[in-house]
Amino acid sequence: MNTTTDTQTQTTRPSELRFDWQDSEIEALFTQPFAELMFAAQTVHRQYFNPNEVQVSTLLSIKTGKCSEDCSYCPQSVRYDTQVESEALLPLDEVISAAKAAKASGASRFCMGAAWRRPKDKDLDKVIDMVIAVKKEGMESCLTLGMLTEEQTTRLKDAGLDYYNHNLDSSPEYYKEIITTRTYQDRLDTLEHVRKAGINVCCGGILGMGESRADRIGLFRELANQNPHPESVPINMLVRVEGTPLEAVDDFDPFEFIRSIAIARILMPTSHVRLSAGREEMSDEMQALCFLAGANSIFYGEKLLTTPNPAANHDMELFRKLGVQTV
Ligand code: SAM
Ligand code: DTB
Ligand code: SF4
Repeated sequence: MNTTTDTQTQTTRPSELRFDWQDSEIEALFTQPFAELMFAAQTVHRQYFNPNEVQVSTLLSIKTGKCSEDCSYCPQSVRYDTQVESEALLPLDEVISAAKAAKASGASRFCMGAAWRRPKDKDLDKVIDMVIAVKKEGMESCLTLGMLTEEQTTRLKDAGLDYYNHNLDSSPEYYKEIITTRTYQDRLDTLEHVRKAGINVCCGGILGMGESRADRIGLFRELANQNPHPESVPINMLVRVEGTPLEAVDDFDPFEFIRSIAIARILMPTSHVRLSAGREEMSDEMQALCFLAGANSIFYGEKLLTTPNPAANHDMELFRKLGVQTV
């Protein structure tokens, strides 16, 4: 562990940020007894964050379905026969109403997602108006639109965009089993453009897609060896949607998920770790363990992009029981 405790003075020095994590070190974290891992994660978490605060973001799908990509987990791919109703890019007024509602229910960030491989410049003009409108409502803005060019990231930065979400999804090896229409390197290139433009990076992955622990280690190595670390790290548990190639993948072990959250916290001590998709299938107790493991952000509101999320009042009740404040 890279947390150093001076037993004589009982002071703990903040863990240093590292960008050179080796698979064997991450594996050693995974195989620690649960109590040791949780203690290490909590120790790191308390060095940088108030453990009683959770950031809340609300999602809105601004363009739904008919996506050309073949991401095996995704209900919005045109290649799979799912129940998703496609919808063209939403008009600005609908986005503004949704942002106002999200703010009124307590969200501090509004994330807009589009089922695109990459945005066309004429679509980006409209999305930029949405970013400006969300900022006007006094919320942080986040977008996830697929791949971006350097020029597009500069335009988004100029519009005031706070965060861009672009996930690595899995290890470089397992990624190839999940998506064939764009490469891991394509994703790294977009992330580099986002970073260079000065937009905060939101980058994470999905667990429970049938990957091995070695693949989870590979994902965390790729995430944690980005310098700087992504400011926000969404950890999604696969939402198995009927009609997608991953509809019948086995249940994911809750303890492996909680361990993964703890490891994300230890590897990226100053990042917000978001307990993202999949909360509908998690008990309150499992979510509480995820918060204890260092998760400090959630997607909040009854829908993710196309699939259900716990009701806002249920989340607020859970936070009340845990003495957690939302920020
Ligand atoms: N189309 C853009 C892209 O893929 O870059 C942006 C939207 S896409 C839906 C955003 C992310 O949602 C994906 O990268 C993936 O990590 C996550 N996601 C999509 N479907 C999911 C599912 N069924 N379960 C968990 N996460 C999912
Ligand atoms: C992320 O990592 N998870 C969110 C957000 N970024 C865009 C999306 C989850 C999508 C779950 C499936 C759906 O609702 O369509
Ligand atoms: Fe398209 Fe994004 Fe879904 Fe992949 S994850 S199919 S790119 S909407």
